[in-house]
Amino acid sequence: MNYRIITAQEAAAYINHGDGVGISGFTLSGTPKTVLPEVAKRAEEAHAAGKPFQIDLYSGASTGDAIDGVLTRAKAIRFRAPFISNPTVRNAINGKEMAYCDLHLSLMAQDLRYGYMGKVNVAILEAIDITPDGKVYLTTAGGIGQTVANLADKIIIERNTYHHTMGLHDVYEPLDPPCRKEIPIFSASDRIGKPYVQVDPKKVVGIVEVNMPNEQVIFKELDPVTSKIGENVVNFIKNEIKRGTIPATGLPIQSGIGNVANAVLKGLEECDGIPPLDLYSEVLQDSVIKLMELGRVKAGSTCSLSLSQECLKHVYDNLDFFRDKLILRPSEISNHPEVIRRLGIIAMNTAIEADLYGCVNSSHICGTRLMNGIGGSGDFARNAFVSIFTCPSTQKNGMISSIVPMVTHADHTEHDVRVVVTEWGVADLRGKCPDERAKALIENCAHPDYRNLLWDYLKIAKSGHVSHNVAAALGMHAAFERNGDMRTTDWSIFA
Ligand code: 0RQ
Repeated sequence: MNYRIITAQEAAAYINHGDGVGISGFTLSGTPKTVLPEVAKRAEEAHAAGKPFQIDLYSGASTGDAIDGVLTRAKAIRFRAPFISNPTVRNAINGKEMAYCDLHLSLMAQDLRYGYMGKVNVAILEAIDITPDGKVYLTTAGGIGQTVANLADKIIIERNTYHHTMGLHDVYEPLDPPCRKEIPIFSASDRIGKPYVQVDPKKVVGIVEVNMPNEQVIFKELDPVTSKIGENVVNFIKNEIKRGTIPATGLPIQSGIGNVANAVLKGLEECDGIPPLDLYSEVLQDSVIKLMELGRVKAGSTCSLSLSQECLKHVYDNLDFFRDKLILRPSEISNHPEVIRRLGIIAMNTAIEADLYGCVNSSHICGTRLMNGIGGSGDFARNAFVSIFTCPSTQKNGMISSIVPMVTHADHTEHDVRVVVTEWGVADLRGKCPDERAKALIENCAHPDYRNLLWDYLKIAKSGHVSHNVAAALGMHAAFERNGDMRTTDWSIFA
C-alpha cells in the first residue's frame, strides 16, 4: 500500500463537527502534535462564520497545552475523557463549558469498545513509521492506539522522525467477554503482544510528516515536606520487608506523577534494606531512568515514557542498555486489575484529602472543582498488594487540612486505602476497625494544628460502627469556604 503524504491542514479536513476523535499518547508523551491545532483553527473559522464545530476527544490520559489547551481555547471540544491536567481544560470543565467523564484509565479502551461512549470516527496515531501492510510503530506511549485504530473509519498517521522507540512496545488487546482469556503477564518484564499496532491500511487517509519532541515535562523541586513524605514511604517499605510481609526479593512498584512520587523514587536510590525492584506502572519518569542505571530498578513496564526531553534523548543515545529493560504497554494492560493483583504491586498514589476512616478524594477540591481526575490511581489502589496514599498534611499555608472528618468526593473507599502517609508519619490502616483507623490518622498523619479539632469532631459524632455527625461532617470544608481557613471550624454549632 502506498500512503499519501498530506499536510496537517489537509489531515484536519478529514475531521468534522460532531466527530469522535481517538488519539495515541498518554500524558504529554506520544500524542499527535500537528493535526489537532489545525482542527482548532477549523473550529475557530466555523464559529466565526456562525457554524457549530466541536469534537469528542478520547485519549489514554491527559494531554498537554498543544492539544487540550489549544482545542479548549478554540471551544472545539464537546466531550472529553478520561483524564486531564491542563489548567485551561480544567477551567472549562469546572465552568460547565465542556462535558467530561472521569474514568479509571484501564477502562477507557474497553468503554469505547463496549459502546459506552460515542463513535470513534477518526484515529490519529503518532508513529515512528507505518509499513505498507499497516504495522504502526508507536512513539513514546501505548495509550489506546490499537483500540481507536480498530474502531475508527479513518486513520491519520503523524510520522514523527524525532523518536526511536522501535521494539519497546508490547501491544496486546484483550478479547471482550464472553471470550476473554487470562492476560499472561507473570512478571513486569513479560512481553505478550506485538511491537506494533496493526491497522487496516485501507483506512489510512494519509501520513503527516513531523519532527518534534514531546511537550517538555516540568518537574517541581523537592521541598522538605515532600522529601519527608518520601522518606516515610521508603522506611515503611523497608520495615515491611524486614518483618516479612513484603518478600525479601521485593515486589514491583507503581508510582504516580509528581513531587511525592519523585521523592519516593529518590529514596530508592539507596541500597540499604530494599532489593532492586521492578516497576509496573502507567508512567515512567526521569528518576526511574536513573534508578535503572544504578541497578536499583531491573525492568520498567509502563504505558508512557513521561521523560524530560534531555532524559529521553539520553535513553535514545543508550538504547542498547535500555532496550530489554523498558516495556511500553497499552493503558488497558499497564493498569489492568488482573495483572496488578497477580504481580502484587506496591502502589503509591497521591490524595487531595483522606478522611478519618481512610476514604480518599483524589480528584475534586471541596467536592466540586475537578483537579485532574482519578487517573490510574483507582486501578492500582483497589488491586495492589499494598496501596499507599500520600499527601502533605496541610495545603495553602496550613489553611486546609488534608485529613478531614469526611471526604467531599469519594474516589477510593476505606476498603481500598491500606496506608496513608504524610510528612508526620504513617497510618497503617490494615486490620483496624474504624475507631482505630481514626486514631492512627489523627495521631500519625494529621498536622498538629488540626489534631484537637479532629478529636473534638469525634466528641460530637453519633457513636456507631462508624462514628459521624452527619450535619458537621463537612464542617471543616464549610469553614474554609466561609472564612478561608479550616482552623476557624466551630463544632459547638453542631453539638
Ligand atoms: O495547588 O497547583 O495551586 O499549587 O492541588 O497539589 O500537593 O502540588 O500535589 O501535584 O502531586 O497533585 C492529587 C492533584 C496531587 C494528583 C493530585 C492543591 C494544591 C496544589 C496540587 P496549586 P500538590 P500533586 C498517576 C496516578 C489523581 C490521579 C492519579 C492527582 C494542587 O496527584 O491528580 O493519582 N492525582 N494518577 O494546593 C485544596 C486540598 C488540596 C488542594 C491539594 N485538600 N484542598 N487544594 N490541593 N490538596 C498519574 C496518571 O494517572 C496519569
